[in-house]
Amino acid sequence: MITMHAYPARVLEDLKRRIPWEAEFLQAVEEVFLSLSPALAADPIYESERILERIVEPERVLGFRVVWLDDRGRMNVNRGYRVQFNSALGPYKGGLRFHPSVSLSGLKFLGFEQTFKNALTGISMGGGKGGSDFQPKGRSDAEIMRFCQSFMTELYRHIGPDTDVPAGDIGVGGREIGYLFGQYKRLSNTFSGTLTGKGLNWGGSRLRPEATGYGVTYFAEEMLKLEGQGIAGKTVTVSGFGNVAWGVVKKVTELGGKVVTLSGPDGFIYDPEGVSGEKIEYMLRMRLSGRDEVRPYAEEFGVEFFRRERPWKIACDVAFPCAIQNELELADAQMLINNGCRYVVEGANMPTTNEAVAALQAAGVHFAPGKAANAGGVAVSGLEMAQNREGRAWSADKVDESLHTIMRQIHTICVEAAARYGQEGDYVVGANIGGFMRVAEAMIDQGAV
Ligand code: NDP
Ligand code: 2IT
Repeated sequence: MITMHAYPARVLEDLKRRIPWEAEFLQAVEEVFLSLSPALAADPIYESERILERIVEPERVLGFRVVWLDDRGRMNVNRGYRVQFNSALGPYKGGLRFHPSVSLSGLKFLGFEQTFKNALTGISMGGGKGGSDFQPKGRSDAEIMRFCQSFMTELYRHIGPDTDVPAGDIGVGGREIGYLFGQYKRLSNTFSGTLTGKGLNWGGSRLRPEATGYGVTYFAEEMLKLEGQGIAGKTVTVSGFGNVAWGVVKKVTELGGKVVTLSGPDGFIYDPEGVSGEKIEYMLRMRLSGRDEVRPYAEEFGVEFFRRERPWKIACDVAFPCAIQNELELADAQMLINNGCRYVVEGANMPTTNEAVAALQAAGVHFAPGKAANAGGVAVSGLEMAQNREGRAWSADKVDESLHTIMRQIHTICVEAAARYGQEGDYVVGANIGGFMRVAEAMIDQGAV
């Protein structure tokens, strides 16, 4: 059990006093600070350089009004944001989220996590995140386009291929990236790699849609390998039914595992035969339908639907939370433990609460945090930037091989960093220390900026 060192404890207390309302951001900082404690105790340079005080302050926070006309010609107003968190390792890089729950606190937590995640990939990318409280559900294509164009009309002046490169996240997929890119191109009068997740015939990378879920599965496979096992033959529960969940289902199935749940805000489905074949394609249709529900799957394939419940009560060997933050709480962790789950691998960003992580680890469940396990998405975004600079598209095999190598390297970084500080097998400590070291060293080298 780690206890928090005096230096991070003091910086955290100060943050809590100054921004007590930023609950999600404070939750993310607390998790990182706790696991950095052994590294901070071992070397006073981080304190004398005031790295923690600096690393919790975003370099720049942009907030703006987004006005757009709906199909009935009425004015609508949303809030847009971009948090440019840290550029020590490269241009700001991270997704855009369109969801009614989007707030500055939520985007600060995501930008903070992104900074360490991007560092773990080994690609030159800083950390950022943005988005809007816009609700895309139920909106027509034309409304989505008008919203994206209005959003980009402000954002374009703050981004660029060497400055800040946004991508997708919840509620932002290929269609939205297309509209955002079109407006960026028009306003900047440049055709550049300023966004990732682009269409294949206009600068996108092969496998970017699959990358996050494939990477999560590769990471899980590395964890299992340490115990002489693999995904093959394992029963797997997944939450969410979006981009990340889809990639996990595809790869787990391909490797011979069986995914038995999917979830949405309306509840979860339990498919004991496994989500495979045409059912995986059906996930895409469900997502594109614009309905906020996973229930249609139960009707289509005649399986059970559990209204307003989470999938964590279903017995499994491996659980992949892939929907949204704080969707796996202490009581859920307890159910997973009692039902014999051995691995929890985060596809979403911070889906597991700090209390639930502690309970899982205390029970000997192998737990991988999102900033390590889901880094494959942004890693392939980094490869998309490299392809754009080269002006050439790589084959799917080349992208997949690079993704696989990067996920193996991140796994090794986590295992070695944890062991170096006497915390063998603790992926949270390994990921946080591994990512932090790269960012902190670059900040020290670059001086008082
Ligand atoms: P999508 O918009 O494709 O999917 C999000 C999914 O979660 C949807 O199925 C959504 O349903 C569902 N969902 C939303 N709220 C809840 C809830 N309360 N309970 C259950 N399900 C819910 O987003 P992504 O798949 O891209 O993102 C999922 C997670 O993965 C996020 O945490 C994101 O930050 C993270 N991530 C994404 C990456 C990417 O490359 N896209 C990379 C790394 C991490 P609905 O839309 O109906 O609300
Ligand atoms: O959370 C994430 O890592 C993403 N949404 C992907 C970010 C990116 O820039 O590809």
